[in-house]
This record gives sequence, structure tokens and C-alpha cells, in this order.
Amino acid sequence: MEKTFLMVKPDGVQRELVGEIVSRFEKKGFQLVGAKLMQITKELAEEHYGEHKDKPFFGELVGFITSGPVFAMVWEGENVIATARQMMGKTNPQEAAPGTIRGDYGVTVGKNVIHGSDSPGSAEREINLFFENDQILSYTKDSNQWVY
Ligand code: DAT
Ligand code: MG
Repeated sequence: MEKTFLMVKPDGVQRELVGEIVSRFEKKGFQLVGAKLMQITKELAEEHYGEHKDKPFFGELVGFITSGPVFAMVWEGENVIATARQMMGKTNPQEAAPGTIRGDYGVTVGKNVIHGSDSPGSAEREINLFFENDQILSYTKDSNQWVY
């Protein structure tokens, strides 16, 4: 089954949106298989956002993502990578549709509440960057028989 890496950013944690965001993915029918509240180091932030290192906003991005605790998660489900991106909405909350997480809770691109892997390659890379193998669980969720 496909897995993706999702993370409530420091603004989402401070604004008490962790429960709301977890709830959206639970209600959708996806399965939580790993989660932790953590503080990202500068080194981890620079590696995680490595693809943006030459962008003008890179310094601001690293500063923001290390500015407070984040809630890192691994979710499992059929087509979860693309579906979670749809549920998050566009990167800029001003372009994100109402009903999406960024559309409902964000105002500016610099504080857009949630991160989600954008492809199978980045999902694998980001899961391995943030989680040890034994922090990702494999378990039967009985309600899956009503989802699949
Ligand atoms: P996404 O988080 O939707 O995958 P991305 O990978 O293009 O978006 O960018 C990573 C993060 O960088 C994004 O969530 C917010 C920040 N960011 C992107 N574009 C920005 C910009 N023009 N100004 C400031 N921050 C930006
Ligand atoms: Mg991205």
C-alpha cells in the first residue's frame, strides 16, 4: 500500500490545528502508520527542502520550519500521495480552494500550515529522512473493509 509523508508545520501546531488535520485524513479513510511531535534542526530542514536551496525564499523557509515544533506523520492508503496533495490544496493558500486545508486555514504562502510529499520518490525520501523503520507500524485497521 502507498505511503506518504505529511507534516503539520509550526504555524499549524501553534494554531492548534493538529487534531483537525489528523481528523481530515482519518475521516477520509487513510491509515496513520507513524507520527511524532518534533523540532526540526537546521541541518534536517536544509536537507528536506534541498530542492529549494537556490530559491530566494530558502532562508525564510528554513527559519520558519525550525521555529517551533512540527507534527510529522506517515499515512498509508490507495493513491494517498496525490490525494493528500489535493486535500492540502495549492501551495499558496490564496489560490487554494475552499475545503482544502490550505484553503481553509492559510493566508500566506510562507505560513501554509502543512507539508506533503509530491511524488512517490519524494515520499520515500522524506519518510526515510524523518522516521526510523521501527517507527512506522504495520497493523490491521478493521474499518478498512468499509473503505476498500
Ligand atoms: P509545496 O509545499 O506545496 O510542495 P513547494 O515545494 O513549491 O510547495 O515549496 C515548499 C514551501 O516553500 C512551500 O510550502 C512554502 C514555501 N514557498 C514556496 N514558494 C514560496 C514563495 N514564492 N515565497 C515564500 N515561500 C514560498
Ligand atoms: Mg514541495
